[in-house]
Amino acid sequence: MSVEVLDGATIRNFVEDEQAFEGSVHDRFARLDTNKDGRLSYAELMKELQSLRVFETHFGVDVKTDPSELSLTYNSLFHQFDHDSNGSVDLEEFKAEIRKMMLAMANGLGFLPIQMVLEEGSFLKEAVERESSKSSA
Ligand SMILES: [Ca+2]
Ligand SMILES: [Ca+2]
Repeated sequence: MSVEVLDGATIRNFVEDEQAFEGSVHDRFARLDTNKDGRLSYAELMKELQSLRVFETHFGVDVKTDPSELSLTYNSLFHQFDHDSNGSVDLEEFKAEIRKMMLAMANGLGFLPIQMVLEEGSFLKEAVERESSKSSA
């Protein structure tokens, strides 16, 4: 993990770079799909939601507070991803929701850069890395 500075534009540029974003979503999906059936189950998707840090950054909820409340929140997040409610999340559903979440986060951040602790390989970290490799090139 590392502390990075990011703002709305960093995230938005990453999501709008179709090639970078799709590649990143594909990689992540393949890594999360541990049983390789081409779909993410509830348990498989949870790992991603945790690493996205949606609770701290998006919902402002402390992850460790109330386990029953947390599982309700995870449940509703899973249903949010599972557009056709067939009990699993396919690549298109995954991509659409990640895009929506990241754009919502970008709108929330606006133009004010903030410091955030990011995990290696997380989408936000990749957004920051993409931005810095672009500006140093
Ligand atoms: Ca799977
Ligand atoms: Ca589905």
